[in-house]
Amino acid sequence: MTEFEAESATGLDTKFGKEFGNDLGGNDLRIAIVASRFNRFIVDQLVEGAADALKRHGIDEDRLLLVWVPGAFELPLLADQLASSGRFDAVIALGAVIRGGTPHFDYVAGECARGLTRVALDNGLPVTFGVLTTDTVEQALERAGAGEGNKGYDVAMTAIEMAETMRAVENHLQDPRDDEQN
Ligand code: INI
Repeated sequence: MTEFEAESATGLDTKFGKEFGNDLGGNDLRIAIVASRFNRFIVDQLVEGAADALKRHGIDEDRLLLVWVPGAFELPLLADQLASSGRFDAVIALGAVIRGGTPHFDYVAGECARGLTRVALDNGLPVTFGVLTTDTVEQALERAGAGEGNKGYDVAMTAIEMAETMRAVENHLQDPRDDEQN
């Protein structure tokens, strides 16, 4: 076994010098949620799903912050404030944009997605996209149910995995010889 022999994160037979990903440790992560009040009866369920995932992974509530904004269009601005603070390992954005509810669906949903992508890249931080974009309320409710059928739950898991992966890669890039201790 070499110094850098990988533990496979994906189960592939192919050997790599080092492989990262699929790590869901994460109980010391600090995570911010930004959620939009528009269609709140749906977004509340996404927030509960996300909180459930974070709690199941042993993240204490004093490591979690929740911020509400009026609508999905406002999510990127707050996500940027939180991401640039340096106080969080990941930001989770939750919202619901429903086509039937707005003639400017494409603008709200599109700018929200574009803005959140930009926040992630500008800050080098995972920003996960838990914004439902559906044609109907029924479709949104289907994606905001209990357990893993809940988009909030799913994107919270993604936030944990991405934060862990970025941390592991960062440590490796700082000093590859330290990997054994990390
Ligand atoms: N915001 C949403 O989060 N979901 C929607 O479905 C929606 N509709 O239907 O218009 C919506 N609009 C508000 C928007 O996000 C902003 O809050 C508003 O335009 C003020 O900037």
